[in-house]
Amino acid sequence: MQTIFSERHEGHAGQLELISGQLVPGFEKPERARFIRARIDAVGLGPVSAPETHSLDAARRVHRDDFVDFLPQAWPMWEASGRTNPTVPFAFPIRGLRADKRPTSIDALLGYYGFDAGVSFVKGTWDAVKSSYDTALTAASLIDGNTRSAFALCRPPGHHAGSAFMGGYCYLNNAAIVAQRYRDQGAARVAILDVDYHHGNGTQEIFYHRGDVAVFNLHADPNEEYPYFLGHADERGAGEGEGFNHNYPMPAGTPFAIWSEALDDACRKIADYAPDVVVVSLGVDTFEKDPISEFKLTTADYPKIGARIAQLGLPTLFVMEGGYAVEEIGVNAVGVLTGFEGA
Ligand code: Q9C
Ligand code: ZN
Repeated sequence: MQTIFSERHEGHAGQLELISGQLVPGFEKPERARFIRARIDAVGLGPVSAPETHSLDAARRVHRDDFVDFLPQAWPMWEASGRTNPTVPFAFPIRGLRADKRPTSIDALLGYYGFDAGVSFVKGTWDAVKSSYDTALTAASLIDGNTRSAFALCRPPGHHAGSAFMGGYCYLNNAAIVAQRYRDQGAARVAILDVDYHHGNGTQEIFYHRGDVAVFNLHADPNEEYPYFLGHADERGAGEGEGFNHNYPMPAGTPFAIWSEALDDACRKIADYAPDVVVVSLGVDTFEKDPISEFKLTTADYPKIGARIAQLGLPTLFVMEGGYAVEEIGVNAVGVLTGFEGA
């Protein structure tokens, strides 16, 4: 399997996040991508190449223009206001406040576009976000009649980012962007299978009213886990999209024996949907030793995930999302890919 990867993710480093009442170094750190990159070579997964540069047109197909325009401006505005430390959003236009008025100050804009404090900017953030976007689009273009799979080693991840918001370490929604790209290039139907521990709220929001991109999410129950405010089983899509959004919330402590039943059910529904292509939002924060997560998957389980997805027999693009046990992230993420190839 071919991988697309950009070293430019490295510039997104030293960002901060708010956990348990404290500002701490971000769990979403450069080592994550380094370990995955190293594991690809260690197992000989296949060639790794740098992405081509893309215009932001594909981002504008799923994200609002003013949001796409804001992302490259965040750091320059912050610096122009006399600060060079990492940004952290802190005020949000929730119920009773005006989300229809776009504020002017950078401090306000960070919370206007961010739904949580997990989207810190440093100097290299936008360049890394753009490289992650380029990586997803370049990998997407590898899949054609002959090449049936590819891996977009994206960093930062994307599935929490919605049409006009960022959050949860995510700025642009890479999986949603490539799904839309496949539609624009002639695919009749696209399925997104999100196996990250956290609900892909951004992906769900983007496609909630559409039947041409079906979204399947396996994740921790939002009653007890981030992102808390979306991801319940009764969210089934609306309008044209009714019946095309599928959530599988699961409790803390869920082992592979239970988790894999949800995967099986999702895969059967994907087969019925008969998409032209499957986009996998590949998070491995379901791992038993993940520092911020509560599922109990083991390293031996990840190849089985890949093998089950391969059983669909469909063109498949893997897009990297979460996973924070950095020492094991390479073995686990690449395990899914080798499991897919071996099936
Ligand atoms: N107590 C992704 O996996 N906050 N994002 C965690 C832990 C945010 C995860 C708090 C987690 C975001 C792409
Ligand atoms: Zn996650």
